[in-house]
Amino acid sequence: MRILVLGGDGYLGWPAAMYLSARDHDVAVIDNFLKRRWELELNAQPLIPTSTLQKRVQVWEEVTNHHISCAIGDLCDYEFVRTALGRFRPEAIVHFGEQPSAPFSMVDQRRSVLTEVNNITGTLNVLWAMHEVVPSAHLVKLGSMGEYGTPNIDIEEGFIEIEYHGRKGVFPFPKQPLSFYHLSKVHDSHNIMFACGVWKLRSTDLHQGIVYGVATDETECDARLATSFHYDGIFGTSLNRFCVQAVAGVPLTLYGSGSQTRPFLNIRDTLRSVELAILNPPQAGEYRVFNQFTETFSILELAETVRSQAEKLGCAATIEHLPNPRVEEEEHHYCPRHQKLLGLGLEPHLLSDVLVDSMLVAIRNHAHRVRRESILPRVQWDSTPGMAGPAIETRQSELSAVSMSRFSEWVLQRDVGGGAGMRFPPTADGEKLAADGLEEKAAPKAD
Ligand code: USQ
Repeated sequence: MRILVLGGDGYLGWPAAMYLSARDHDVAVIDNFLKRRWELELNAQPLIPTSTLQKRVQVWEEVTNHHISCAIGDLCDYEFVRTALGRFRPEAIVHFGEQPSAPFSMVDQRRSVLTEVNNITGTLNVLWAMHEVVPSAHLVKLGSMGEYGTPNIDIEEGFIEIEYHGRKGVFPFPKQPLSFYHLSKVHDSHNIMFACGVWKLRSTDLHQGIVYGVATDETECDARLATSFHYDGIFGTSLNRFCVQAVAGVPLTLYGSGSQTRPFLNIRDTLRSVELAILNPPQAGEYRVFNQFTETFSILELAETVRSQAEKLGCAATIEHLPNPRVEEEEHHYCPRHQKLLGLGLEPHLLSDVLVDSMLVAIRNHAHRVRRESILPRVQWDSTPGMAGPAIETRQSELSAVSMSRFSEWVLQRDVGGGAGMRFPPTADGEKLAADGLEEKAAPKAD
């Protein structure tokens, strides 16, 4: 199948591209390296050195003989998106191409607007381009379990039947998200559902829980294929952070009491879930939601698990209850359903001690790269304007000379000393980008 992965440079996008390519799909990836720019701005570098997307695509081909096409461009640039979809003619589009962090969206006014404009515009452009050029393609969109928040009733998979004044109807499950980032996913969900209704597009909205894990079968093929793994207070998520903290010998940063309960899944289960959604597409016009997680834990339980495993490996980890920087309930009901992916055959990798153990061991190999100063939370949900600013370290001066349109080239120069021999198209011309990076495919027969 021809599968286009949006956000193919990221923590999940890159492993997903390799996973699908390894299973003989014809895979293309798109990214614009915006997240790499934000990492520099906020001084939040990934734990494991991650070479450029072009370099990793090259290594993947060297190691496996599988080809992944690659184009650099912005999903907010409609001409680029339409041209790329028209050239590659994907049968499935896996959409990871969004700003992925709740804390980032709460830093300040600029970043919350940036998050919502970037995420909502990009997705809307993808929907319009599908409508125009590949209406029978299947959009597999990465949404979030955080769209639901923590309601005092059980959470259904996307929809709930409500009886009111003697009449019944099925409605999207109420959304009470906890950050501007999660709100951007809610707005996406509404746009996608509407587009499926009016244009007869088909989409699976994967309401994903918190993903943990450093490695997949494909990243383990070669050290140069590693994925971008964060542990800092902005892009790192709880379990990944706790594992790094334990290895680095700093207290585990538990926010508040830690009684808040969240849904989790292993990175390998993310990849399999995406594959299952692709292999079992919805009908034209259908918008469906899968709750994509395998287990729920209180954050305190997680911290305790990491601490005890770390102790077995000789790391003396401690847990510190920090004042909660977020505005969230800590004592709450939490019972979300997640039957649909299990029904399609997902076999979860549960968070047994062995998994935590293997994460800790993998992280230990990179312990010398942990920057302790980026571990504490730096974003306060209810800070007054101007308060968040000074706490956020930036490298604006280094970046100010680099315009966004040339940023991709700048990353390439900086990281691998130039683009010799790599397909690295110029940035401004959408037509040329797609032509250089994405091979033209024959249009599939209309449905
Ligand atoms: N937390 C801590 N200590 C930390 C980091 C987080 O106690 O060092 C707590 C937070 O207060 C929160 C919980 O852990 O209650 C989860 O936080 P997180 O940073 O692991 O995850 P979050 O920012 O809520 O969002 C993440 C992903 C997002 C995904 C979402 C699923 O960033 O992409 O959509 O998980 S869900 O949890 O359902 O919102």
